[in-house]
This record gives sequence, structure tokens and C-alpha cells, in this order.
Amino acid sequence: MLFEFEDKNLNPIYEKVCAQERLSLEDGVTLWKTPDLLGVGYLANRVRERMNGDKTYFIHNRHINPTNICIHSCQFCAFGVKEDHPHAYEKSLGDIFSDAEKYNGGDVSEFHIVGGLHPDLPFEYYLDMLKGLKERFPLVHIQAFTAIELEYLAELAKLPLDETLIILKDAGLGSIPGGGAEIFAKRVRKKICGEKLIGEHWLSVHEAAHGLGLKSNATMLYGHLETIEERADHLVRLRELQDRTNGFVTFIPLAFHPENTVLNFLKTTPGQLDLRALAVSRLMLDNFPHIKAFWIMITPKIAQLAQSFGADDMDGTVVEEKIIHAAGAATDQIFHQDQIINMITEAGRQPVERDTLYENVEPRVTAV
Ligand code: V47
Repeated sequence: MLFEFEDKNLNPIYEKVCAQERLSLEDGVTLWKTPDLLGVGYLANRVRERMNGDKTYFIHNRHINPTNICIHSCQFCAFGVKEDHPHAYEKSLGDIFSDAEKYNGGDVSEFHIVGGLHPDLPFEYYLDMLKGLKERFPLVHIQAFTAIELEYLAELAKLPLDETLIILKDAGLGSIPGGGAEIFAKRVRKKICGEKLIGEHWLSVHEAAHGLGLKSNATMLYGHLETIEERADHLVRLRELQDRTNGFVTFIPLAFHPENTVLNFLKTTPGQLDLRALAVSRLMLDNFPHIKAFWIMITPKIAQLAQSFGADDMDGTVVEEKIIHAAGAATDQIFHQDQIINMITEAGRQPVERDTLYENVEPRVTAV
């Protein structure tokens, strides 16, 4: 064995990684618990390089958050507000189309659209949003509406979820973002988002979408009230669904930001935990093609380091982000393509521009 682990409990996991054997829930717990972070990073990097070589993917995307008005009051969320809140907003379709046009100078290939569950906007608003964007930007992939929003849209449409998804797909929905998964364990979910759909429903919305040919992403919110065992369980449940459908494209661990939330007595996650979350995800989610380090949440520097801890994706230009910034994220709103390319190159990786589903990819060899 070339690598000497500080924690000998990692030796059997190393054997499994070399043999490309699946890790167990207990292995997951060991990886979250061990003090040997570099050992975990080493293992994750082996898998990352086996699956994605030295490529780091990025995308030219634009986030759009149509409204922050929300019927729920999740304890971890600083974005959602009630209608009478001084910062409440709701964008008209005209505003959304003109936001979409503010491209930041490049060829955007994806709109990423998520928002609050507005009490009054009708189903047609969302349908016309998709149709209007597709009409104006036919080549741009629309990744929109978390599982929670989709379940709510089905209620608004007074239709079963499957039929709702088909209508949205016909109107231009290209894939589904990974938000809203939080942590599947009922114990925590009851505390942090008791009103919102249960973990099993999040999984079944994604399963239904996969069945209709819609790909999706998955997330896990960490660094709040969850235990290590609950994190390991969350990853195993995602892996089981992926075994059945193969519909997930990317996994994004989301670092909890406490500012302006009910959970503001908690601290922001340390960089070591952010790196570990990415590395353990890479090791446990052996059937997920990609692991994304979302620079907005964990800072560009940690996202850069993460490229040696299991991650192979940096997300993208983003342009305008409201959800995590409402909760205290101090990162910029936008990353220009040349900044992303430089960052990836500095990390010793090959920058590759991708589309949402990693179908059309283009290596960018030189920094601009
Ligand atoms: O659904 C909310 C989470 C999600 C906080 O699919 C918070 O490619 C941390 O899902 N601290 C929205 N997280 C963001 C999201 C996402 C981001 C980037 C890429 C993709 C993708 C998806 O953010 C929410 C919720 O799970 N969130 N509040 C907070 N205070």
C-alpha cells in the first residue's frame, strides 16, 4: 500500500475503493467521523480521477429567483418571506424575460430557476414563464423548480404530478434542480422544515421525473441539526434511487448558512467540513457521474481545493443568487468565464465548459 493512512480504520475502505466495491452505510459513518481528513480526500480523489480524469466542468448559467414570497417558514431559510415583508418581491414575466436577457456577455446555456411557494400566483404564470423563455431563448436549457415547487405546482394545476410534469416538459422544462432535499431523516426534517414535503416525497418526485425522461440533480443540506448517521443515510437513499433510475446527473452538498435564519445560533460550516462533505459524497455516491462544489456557498478557494477532494464541477457564472446571500453568503454574485477558467487551471485541472446534462462539452485549454 502506497498511502499510509493516519487512521487505520480507513484501510478496509481503501481496499474496497481499489476493488471498486460499493461502500456500506457504516463505511460512510467512518468517513464522516475519522480525524484523517487527508486520508478521506486521498480516497475521494482516486475515485474522482478514475471517473472524470483531470477535468473540472463549469457552465455558463444564470440563476433566476421569480419570487421570495413563500407559504412555508422553514427554519433554515432566510430567503422566503410573507407577502407583507418589506423585502417581499414577485417578478412579472416581463421582469423575468428581461433578467434572462442580462447575459453577462457570454452565451448562457442554462437558466436555473427556483423560488418560493407563492400563495396567489396561478399555474399559468409558471407555464407562461417556461414558454416565454423558450420562445425567446430556444437554445437555453431550463433547469427549474425543486421537488417541493413541483408538488405545489401539481396542486395549483389540480392534476396528478405525472401529468403536471408532462405539461411543464412540453412547455420547455429541461431538467430539475437538486434543491429542497435538505436531510431526509424525519427527526431533523420535523424540526427544520416541518410543513414541507417529507423526504420520501422528494425522492418520489425525482423518481417520477426520471420516469418521464427528465434528468435531475440532488443535494444535501449539512451543518445544522443533523447527525453523521443521518448524513450517511441521506447519501445511501440517493444512491438507492439512482440504482433504480439512473436519472441523477450531479450531487451538490449544500453548506448551511445560518445568518438571518431561525437557526442563527449555529456557526457557518468550517472549510474542513465542506471538503469532507464533497469527499464523502464522491465515495458513497458511486453511481453519480458528477459532484459539484458550488463556489457561491463554500467560497471559490474551497471550491478550488475541492477539485482534489472528489469534486469535478464548479457550477458556473450564476450572475445573480439570492437564496444563499440572504443567509449571509459573502461571495460575489457573478463569476466571469475567465475567472472560472483561471481558478480551475490554478487547481491543476483541465477546465471543460459543459451544458446542463454534460452532453456537449468543450475543453478550454488556455486561460483567457
Ligand atoms: O432548496 C436554503 C438550500 C437550496 C439555505 O441543482 C440553503 O445544480 C444553505 O438547490 N443555507 C437552493 N442552503 C439552492 C440549490 C442549488 C444550488 C446550486 C446548484 C443546484 C443544482 C441547486 O438551497 C434550497 C435549500 O435546500 N438553502 N437556505 C441556507 N440558509
